[in-house]
Amino acid sequence: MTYLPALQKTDPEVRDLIVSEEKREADKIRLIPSENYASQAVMEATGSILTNKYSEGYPHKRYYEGQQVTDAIEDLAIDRAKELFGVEHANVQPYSGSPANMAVYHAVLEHGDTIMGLALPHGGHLTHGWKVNFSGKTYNSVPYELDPETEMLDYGKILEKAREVKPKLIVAGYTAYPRIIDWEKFREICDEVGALFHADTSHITGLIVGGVHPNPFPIADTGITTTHKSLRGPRGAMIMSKAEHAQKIDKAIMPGLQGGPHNHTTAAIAVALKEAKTPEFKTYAEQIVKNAKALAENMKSHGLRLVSGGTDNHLILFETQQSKGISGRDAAKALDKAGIVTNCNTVPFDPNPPFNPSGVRIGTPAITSRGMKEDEMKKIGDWINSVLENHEDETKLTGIAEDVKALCDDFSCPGINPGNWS
Ligand code: DSN
Repeated sequence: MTYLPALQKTDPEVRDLIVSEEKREADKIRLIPSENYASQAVMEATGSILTNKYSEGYPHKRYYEGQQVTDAIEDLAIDRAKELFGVEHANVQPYSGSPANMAVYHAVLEHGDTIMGLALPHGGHLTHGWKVNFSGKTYNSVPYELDPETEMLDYGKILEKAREVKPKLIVAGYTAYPRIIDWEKFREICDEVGALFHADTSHITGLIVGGVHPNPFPIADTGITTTHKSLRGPRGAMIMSKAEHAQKIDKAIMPGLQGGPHNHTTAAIAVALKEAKTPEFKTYAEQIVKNAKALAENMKSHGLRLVSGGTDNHLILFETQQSKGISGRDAAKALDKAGIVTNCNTVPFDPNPPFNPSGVRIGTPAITSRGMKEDEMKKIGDWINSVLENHEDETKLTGIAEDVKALCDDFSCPGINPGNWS
C-alpha cells in the first residue's frame, strides 16, 4: 500500500517532500542540540483530528461548546505536567517557547521594567532580553555575561550586577551553555535583590525529568519549557509557576496573546509527559549525558577547543576559527556535506559577528534517541575532526557522508519507518 495515501492523491509534491525529509533524518547524524525524534505515539496525537476543534479559554471555562473531549485532554496534560515538575500551576497552551516567555513577562512585568538574562552571544536566548527582540525593546534589559576565563556562569558577578540594576526579573536557562545550572544560587540572588526568578529549561527539560540535571521549577517563581527538545514531545511549550501567578499567566496567554489552543499539540504533550515518566526515559536522559561526555573527550583528544572545557549536559560548544582556521559557518556547512548536521554558533566573547561566528554547537539528544552510545561517539568525534581538517576536500566529505549513512542504517529512528518508502 502507498505510504501517506491521501496525501499522495491530493498533493504528491508535499508527500514526496515529507518522505525526503524522513530520509534525510534517517540518513544523517543529527547533532543540533534542540532537535530530536518524537515517538510514533507523539506523532499520532499530533496528526489527529484534534486539530479540528476550537477551545478558547481553559478546561471547564471555554467560550465555545463541544469541549467534552478537549477538556479531558487538557486536564490530563496539566495534571501530568504539575506532577512531573512538582509545580503548583501549569499552562500547556503556549504555541512555542518565545510566546511562552512573552506571556510570562506580560503577566508579571510592566513595560520598561528591568530584566536580566544571559547575553545572546554567551548562550542566552533572543527572548531573554536581547536588543533586537521584543524582550529587549519592551523591557529595560541588562544582560549578564559568562566569566571570560572559565566561560561559565559567575554567580558572584551576577549578584553584583543584580544589586546594581535591581531587576524585577532574572532569567536563567540557556541555549548554548554546556554546564549544570545552580538554580539555588539564582533563587538566592533573586531573593537578595527582590527579583522574580524565571527559569527557561527548554534545552534541558528531558535531563531534568530524567534526573540528570536539577529541577528549578519547585523554587522558581515562573518558568517555561518548550516540549520538543530533549523532552521529545511535539512542537509546543508549557509555562509553570507558583499559584500566586497562575491567574495572570493564564490571562496573558489567552486573551492576552493567543487564541485557541492547538488541541492536537496538547494531546501530544500529554503523551510525551507520560513517556517521560518511564524508566526507559530515565535511561535515555542518562545516556544523553554519557554520550555528550564521550564525544567531548574524543573531540578534545583531537585538539578541539570546547567552550568551558567540556560538558555536563547534552550540549557541546566548540571553537573552530582559532583552533582549526575555519569559521563556524564554514565548518557547519562542511559537516552538513559529510552528513553531520549542526549549527554555527557564537562562542563567549566572539570577535566574529553572529551570522559568521567562531564556533559550532552540537548535542546528543537525537542520536541518543536512535540508540547510539559511547562507541558511536568516538566515530562521530573522529569524523567531525576529519571534516574540519579536510573541509575543502569534497571527495573526503562525500566519503565520510557514506560512512555516516552506513552507521545510521544500523540505528532506527523513532517515528520513522524506512519500510514505508518502498
Ligand atoms: N532555536 C532554539 C535552539 O536551537 O536552541 C532556541 O529557541
